[in-house]
Amino acid sequence: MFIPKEPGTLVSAMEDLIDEERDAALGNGGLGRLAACYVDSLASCDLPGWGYGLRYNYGMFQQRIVDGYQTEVPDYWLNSGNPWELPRVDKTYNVRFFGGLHDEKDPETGKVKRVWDGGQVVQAAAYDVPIPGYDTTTMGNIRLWSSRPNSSFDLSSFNEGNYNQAVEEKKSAENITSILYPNDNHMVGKELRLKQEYFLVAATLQDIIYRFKKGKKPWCEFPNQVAIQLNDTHPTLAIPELQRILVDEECLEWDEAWDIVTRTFAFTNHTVLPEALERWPVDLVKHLLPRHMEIIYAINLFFLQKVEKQFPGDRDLLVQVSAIEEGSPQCLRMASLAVIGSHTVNGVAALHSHLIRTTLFQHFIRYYGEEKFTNVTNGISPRRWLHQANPNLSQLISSKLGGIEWIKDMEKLRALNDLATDKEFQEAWMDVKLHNKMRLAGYIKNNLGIEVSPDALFDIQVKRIHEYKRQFMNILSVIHRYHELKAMEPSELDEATPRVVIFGGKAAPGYYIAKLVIKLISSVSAKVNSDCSIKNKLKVVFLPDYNVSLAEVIIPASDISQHISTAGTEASGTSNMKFVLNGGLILGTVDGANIEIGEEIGKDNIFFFGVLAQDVEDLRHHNRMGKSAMVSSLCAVVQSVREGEYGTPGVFAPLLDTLTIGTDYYLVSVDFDAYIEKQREIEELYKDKSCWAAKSIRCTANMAKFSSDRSIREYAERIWNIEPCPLAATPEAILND
Ligand code: NTF
Repeated sequence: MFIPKEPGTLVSAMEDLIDEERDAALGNGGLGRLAACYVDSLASCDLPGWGYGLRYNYGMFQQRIVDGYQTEVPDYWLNSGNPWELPRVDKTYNVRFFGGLHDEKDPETGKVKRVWDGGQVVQAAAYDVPIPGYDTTTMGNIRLWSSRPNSSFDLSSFNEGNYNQAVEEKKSAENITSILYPNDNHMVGKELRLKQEYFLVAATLQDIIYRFKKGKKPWCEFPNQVAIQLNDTHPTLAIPELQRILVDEECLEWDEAWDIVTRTFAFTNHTVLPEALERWPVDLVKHLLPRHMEIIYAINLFFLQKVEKQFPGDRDLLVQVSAIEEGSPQCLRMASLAVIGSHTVNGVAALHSHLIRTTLFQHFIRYYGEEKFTNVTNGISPRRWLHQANPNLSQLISSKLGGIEWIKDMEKLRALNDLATDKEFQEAWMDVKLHNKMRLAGYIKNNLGIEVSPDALFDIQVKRIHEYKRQFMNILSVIHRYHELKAMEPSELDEATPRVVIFGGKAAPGYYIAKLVIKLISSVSAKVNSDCSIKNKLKVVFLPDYNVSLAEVIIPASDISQHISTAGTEASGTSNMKFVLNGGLILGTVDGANIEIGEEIGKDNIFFFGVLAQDVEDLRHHNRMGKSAMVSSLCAVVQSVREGEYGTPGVFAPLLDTLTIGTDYYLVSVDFDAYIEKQREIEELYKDKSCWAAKSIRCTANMAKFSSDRSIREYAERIWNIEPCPLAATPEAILND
């Protein structure tokens, strides 16, 4: 399977082979990576659960930086094969799109039923990626579907005249799982994307039902045997699909079927950003999935009738909770359908769950009450994000705790608190950090030719580039710091804490403003890094092609990481947890899981700044009214960019214009002074090595809550009603399923 880079070269070490392994980059950012940690935890906690997804031929694009700009290169990750997958020739299902509807009378019962036929039928073929649990025989599984022409498709049977059409049909089938849409927290309303969503759902439900039927139990037992968690709204079509199968194919009565559906599904919401909420034009859904649209209309009608009964005459409430948004075009609100078809809805951090209760789903609460809405704070796998990514720290911890039990029970890490002020331990701890920083410095030198000192404060922001995550605010603060350093007397400059500011992350290819942010970072990097007058007190690095493999090198090397989204916009964040688990301190806003991290590790060990979520709407309103002026610290920075300090004036105008009064939707100006003040505080504190080391140790010591084992057990106990069963989920079980 392994193909050497140069013909004739041999693999000299296992490490070389490991370096050749490609990331299965089948998701965009935190959403997919969270699911990966959850499958790891399911297996490690002996819980009988699987992940389902699509086997894209082209995953997330590779990012190259050319002349400071992002360019995208297709990621054909399967080029050299994928040794971790098992093609399951025996597991294929047909999936229909388009087609027509008619009524048919059952000759025996006389019952009329709806028949969906014709259209395009493609085949879903399963590929299994077994996920071994840690220290258990339990094996998890990720079943990925690949699309291909269905079995009745036979090229040779086509005569010359139909050849072109035959090839087109083959291409159309293969297209479905060809490419991942590279948008994070942003919906694209393309037919192919909707096809992908239904393809996943249709194949997965057939697979689940096949397994259920082997047990020969009645349908009413289905919700006791099966729990399906919708990972955001992308698989929401599973709700009408299960209803369709039960009513049209299994001939259950509507109400009985709906009871089964709503006891089977639960829904996790992962964002409140309006542009990320899926809204599909009804006409598009109707064209692609005519029967599903009928069923959705019926689900919605019956639901609205119940609401009307409880709140007679409350038209506004009906408008708010309807799964159909009237307008042109009429749209299907996927989040509403997901709420209506699920027994439980959860957010992914305490603040986020509070926000969905009080904003996004506030109207549903009036009807359902509070109980249906809950919180499960996200988590990360200690196996990957400490033990694998940071082997030296893992070893140091195990040597002090007298074993590696912490890897399955992060509560055990709390014992490190007693060592936080132990000088010897502090030194060993900071030695590991230094080693990790040297590794990253080496990577930067080798790949970018930029020299950075591992003694400098490593200040890192790596995540998808998005306005709400405010990498723009970060780079503006870097310019501010650069100006300060340039204005310093030599003696003052000597005292300044040297800092390396590291950025990484991909912008969606069509996200113009995000791409300009990358260009600005690159331009600032070029200017600052070559300015000898500031005596290496500031370096700026943009690391291209941020992905999971690179994250494993970057995260263990941070002194500070930044999670600075406008309050209320980041549902949770999970890289914040990864950095802190590796003894990195956080500079962050009072947002997402930052808040709970602060509660766990203590307010003294985290640097919070900025406005609170509850004040954001008022501040935005204030902005729109043109009532607030840009703070002077920011004005000076913006002016320098406008005047061409970082390249041709005009290049950054559209980016800078997002800050002008009346806009600044993400409140950069409002938070800017508090932000630079916190950075100053951090630079001062970093001079006290012992105090810093104690904080770093306390970070790792108090992260138990953020183990994905804890999250997944909450889902198991509170939502799925399942228990560990070590013997049920063995490798044989996967092959037999
Ligand atoms: C993301 N949501 C959120 O933006 C992150 O804050 C969160 O950590 C992850 O989910 C995992 O919960 C999405 O990607 C999506 F799809 F909802 F927009």
